[in-house]
Amino acid sequence: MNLLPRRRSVVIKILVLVLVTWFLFTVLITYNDKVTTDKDIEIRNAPNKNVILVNKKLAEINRLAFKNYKSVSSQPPGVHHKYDNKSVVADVPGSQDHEVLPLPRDPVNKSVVADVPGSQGHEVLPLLRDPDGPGEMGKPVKLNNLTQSQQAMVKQGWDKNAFNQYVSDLLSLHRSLPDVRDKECRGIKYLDILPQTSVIVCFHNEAWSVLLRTVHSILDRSPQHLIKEVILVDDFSDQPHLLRQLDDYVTRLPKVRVVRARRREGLIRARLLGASVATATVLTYLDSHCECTEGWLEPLLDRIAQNSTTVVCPVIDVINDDTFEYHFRDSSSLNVGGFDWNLQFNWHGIPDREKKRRKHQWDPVWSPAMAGGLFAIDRTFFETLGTYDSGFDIWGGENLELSFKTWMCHGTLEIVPCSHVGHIFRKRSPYKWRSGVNVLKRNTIRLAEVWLDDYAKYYYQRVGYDLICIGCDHFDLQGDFGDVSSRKKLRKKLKCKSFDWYIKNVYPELFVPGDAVASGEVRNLGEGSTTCLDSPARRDDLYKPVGLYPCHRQGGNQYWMLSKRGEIRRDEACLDFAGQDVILYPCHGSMGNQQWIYNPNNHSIQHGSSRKCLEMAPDKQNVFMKECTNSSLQRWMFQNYNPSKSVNLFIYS
Ligand SMILES: *[C@@H]1O[C@H](CO)[C@@H](O)[C@H](O)[C@H]1NC(C)=O
Ligand SMILES: *[C@@H]1O[C@H](CO)[C@@H](O)[C@H](O)[C@H]1NC(C)=O
Ligand SMILES: *[C@@H]1O[C@H](CO)[C@@H](O)[C@H](O)[C@H]1NC(C)=O
Ligand SMILES: *[C@@H]1O[C@H](CO)[C@@H](O)[C@H](O)[C@H]1NC(C)=O
Ligand SMILES: *[C@@H]1O[C@H](CO)[C@@H](O)[C@H](O)[C@H]1NC(C)=O
Ligand SMILES: *[C@@H]1O[C@H](CO)[C@@H](O)[C@H](O)[C@H]1NC(C)=O
Ligand SMILES: [Mn+2]
Repeated sequence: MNLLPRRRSVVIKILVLVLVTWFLFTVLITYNDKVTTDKDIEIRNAPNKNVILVNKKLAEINRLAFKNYKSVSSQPPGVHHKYDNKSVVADVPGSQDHEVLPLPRDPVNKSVVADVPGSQGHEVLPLLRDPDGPGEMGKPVKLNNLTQSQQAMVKQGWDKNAFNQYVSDLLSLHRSLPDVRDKECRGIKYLDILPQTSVIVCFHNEAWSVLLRTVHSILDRSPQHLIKEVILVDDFSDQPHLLRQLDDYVTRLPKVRVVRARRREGLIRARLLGASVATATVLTYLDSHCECTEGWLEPLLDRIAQNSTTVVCPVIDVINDDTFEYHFRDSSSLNVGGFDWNLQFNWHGIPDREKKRRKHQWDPVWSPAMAGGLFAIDRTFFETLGTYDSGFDIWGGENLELSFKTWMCHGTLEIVPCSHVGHIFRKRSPYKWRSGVNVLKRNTIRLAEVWLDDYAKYYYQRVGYDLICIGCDHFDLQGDFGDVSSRKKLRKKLKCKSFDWYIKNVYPELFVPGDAVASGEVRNLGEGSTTCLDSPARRDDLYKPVGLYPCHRQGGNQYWMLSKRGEIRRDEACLDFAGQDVILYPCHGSMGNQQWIYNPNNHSIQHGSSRKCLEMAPDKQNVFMKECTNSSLQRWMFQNYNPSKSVNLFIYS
């Protein structure tokens, strides 16, 4: 009994080996002539032929950014020769010395497919895609009963990448995914003639299977005529599989080429490098750990074809970092991008005004900001906007810069619900950077100085002037963040709108501290009028009941702001009542449980949706919600209350 499965699998392996050899033989014979007479073979031996198509204008724009660096390719240069026949591509991860094998036409028996990563040396069978294989249709892969050495490999994969590389290596590079779009998307007719795109994927020490699955998902799920090229920008990786092995592999793929930075540049300059060699009219940026889904590209290109000042982002779905399960939801729960006064990007629900503007939930959504890694833009518009601020270093802030520019300089930023791309969200960055530079802060100061006008003060207040430059006003900071005069000039030349316009028209949901109706302590007028609302409100402090403490008049945990929309908030934390305790909850901007109506005449704080009143317990230990009464325990005093700012309250309620 015990021997049977083993023997059977041996038989099957032999059978497959024979088949494969036969295939190989046929293929070699069939392609021999073609391959050896292919002109590209000669080109392949010429130096750097894969980076000759540098766009002059962009190259000029980016000249400063690349002053010290030239795009180089490791040898041999990865010029592809055109098989243009997918069936000639084998997807064997780490198959440096494997022959090119055709994929079989017939479904393969599962038991042949099991190929354990790391088992190099014995199994030379190709990893063929099995429709029921691990991770197919985006299903999760759970590892069971691993041997000690396998467990060690799992750990190693996590350490290197901050995701489960071992699982990724088990999946086909061509794994199938469900059609995650709203069903209405499948019926939409896009423009007949769409512009071509260069897809630019920047990477640094990316795992082989994850990078190649990104590439294959682009090639497999895009109409061929819309992909001009796929440009892989290597930001100075040192892992061996990304050097010659990648060049060799890419040689077999149509339209794919590798461009290499000569030194570590960071994401921003790597993206600019990609742009400088791209030749299509539209640039599409993707991270190196993505999977494109069916129909992802057409709706993006369609928007740009209709108006080249539209910058578009796909919906970013989550590929689980452990199981590689593909998670998705329909467009009803879509989020748009925003930011807080730390100038940190965040997501929030689609505002009601935007829901009203659109006809359907699958229509493109205006988004105040983009997450940064995944978007498509008309290259001419990108050039007009001055691409990225080349004074930005490494990463961070560039997504907001492009977002502000797009909106303020007469464009539109959209998320397109019919376009879905999966992305592995890592919980930490696996990469090392030189230490001692606060890159993010430097970038965001440049961002604030160039684009935020008067609103920059909220950023500086938030991060603390002292942290930027001890003892100096922020206008004396030239040395710290470099020269921004050329960026300001560009803004002027383009006649871009003001940040005030942007806030009022594009992102009215953003809470502007200067608009607070009241700010300071919130004092209860019962039991001697000595008790104030008091809670820390950092991210870790959320979801807990709001507390009370003797008033101390020193701000801190007793500093609150009453917003126009009736939020009682500090930073991104809002007082929220959902029927139980009054807790601090991330502000969502849609009132409801977070709307509080302050009556300055009798000093009550009434809750918008429940109509109950905020009351202090007589022992001054906590607050709760009660039917509104005449009790002094329901009377509160907001410090610095300015009724002229609350005029809008009734419009909202
Ligand atoms: C690809 O190659 C296979 C043989 O390996 C051949 O049967 C098929 O017709 C080719 N497809 C194209 C589009 O050339
Ligand atoms: C695949 O192989 C397994 C065992 O090796 C066998 O039970 C099964 O019937 C085979 N399936 C097909 C479709 O041949
Ligand atoms: C793991 O191994 C144990 C015992 O060896 C067995 O009972 C169990 O079914 C296995 N689990 C899986 C998921 O294969
Ligand atoms: C493109 O969009 C911009 C911004 O919304 C708008 O001002 C412009 O008129 C549009 N152009 C065309 C040709 O529709
Ligand atoms: C509320 O209290 C005031 C005095 O504090 C009293 O004049 C008034 O009648 C009370 N109203 C109700 C409805 O109890
Ligand atoms: C204050 O006035 C509002 C409406 O005018 C009323 O609903 C509430 O009960 C009053 N609260 C107190 C404490 O008097
Ligand atoms: Mn990413």
